[in-house]
Amino acid sequence: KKRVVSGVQPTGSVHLGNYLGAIKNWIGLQDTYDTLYFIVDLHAITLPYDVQELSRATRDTAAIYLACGVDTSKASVFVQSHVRAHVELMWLLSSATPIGWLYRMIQFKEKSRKAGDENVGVALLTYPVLMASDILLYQSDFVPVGEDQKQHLELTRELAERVNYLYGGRKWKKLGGRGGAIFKVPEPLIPPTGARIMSLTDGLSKMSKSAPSDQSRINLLDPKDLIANKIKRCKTDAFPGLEFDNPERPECNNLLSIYQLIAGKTKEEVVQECHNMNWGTFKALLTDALIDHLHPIQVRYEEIMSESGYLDEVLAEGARKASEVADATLHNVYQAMGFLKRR
Ligand code: AQP
Repeated sequence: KKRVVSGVQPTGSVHLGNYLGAIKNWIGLQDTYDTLYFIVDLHAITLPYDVQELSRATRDTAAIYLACGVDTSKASVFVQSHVRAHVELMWLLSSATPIGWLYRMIQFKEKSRKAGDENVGVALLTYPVLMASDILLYQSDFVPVGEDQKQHLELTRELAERVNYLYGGRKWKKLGGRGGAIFKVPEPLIPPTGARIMSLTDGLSKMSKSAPSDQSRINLLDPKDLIANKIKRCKTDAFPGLEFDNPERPECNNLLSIYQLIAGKTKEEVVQECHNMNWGTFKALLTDALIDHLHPIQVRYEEIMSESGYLDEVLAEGARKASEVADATLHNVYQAMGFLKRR
């Protein structure tokens, strides 16, 4: 089976963007691929974070994966920091990463410009090397990526090729290794829906955990009344009727897209159903669809959290399975890079 890896950062509550853009697509992949879904807690400390909250958010995110339908009989679910090889490989990869490659990353430029040099940790720059390590450790074939992560995946691919060139092949064989490529070069997997969910208060920025206003997002665990309230207050416009793809109506496009994905309908069906609606009627429809869809996820989440020891058991087992693969890759990299073998 081909292998797929993906993860979400435990930096806040998991929202509809994370769900429709990532987690929901994972469910369809777990039958076809060997899947590893992790909670990327090491990435969550890249920017200033709440120490009191990290472990709670990590368990919450894991429980949400399971509640959304990630099946542990098919996928490995684990916490990134529980598999030590991630950090270890990152150091080895760092030595092969030209610093210019990292300065060119758009996310680094944007986030560091906002915060200013003195407030930016080195981790913001080296973040893509840890991401490369997350992927290359598992000899992954495919990585589901949204638009914002494409550049980081490209860097992962270049880094894999560079390490294969610098340390792989005959050189590695001479050191007693198996020779050939050290890393598989992963391909992007463009999600079937390609969803990019935008903020409820501004149709031009993406729905995000770090946006200061909670009104801008629907969190998967929001209670019914809060969902209803957020949809009631979300930004709309004064055009007649409802339509997709009008650049002057980003909010309208976003809300229709959310409805389409949540209700599991085609675009044409949504156009048919909604083009003559006013905002009041559509908002009621969207609210009901969201509540109906999220309710069973919330019930399962509560069940998972109330079953003592279950989640930690799943995460321990996931980390054990992941470590087997990760350690084998790490061993090869040490050997190919010429380190003295441990006895
Ligand atoms: N608005 C979105 N629409 C579609 N997909 C989204 N993702 C995030 N936001 C949207 C996808 O969710 C996965 C996990 O994201 P992440 O936790 O690694 O961090 P992120 O992409 O930076 O997401 P956030 O929620 O917006 O966090 P902050 O506010 O910390 O930046 C990824 O697959 C991502 O594409």
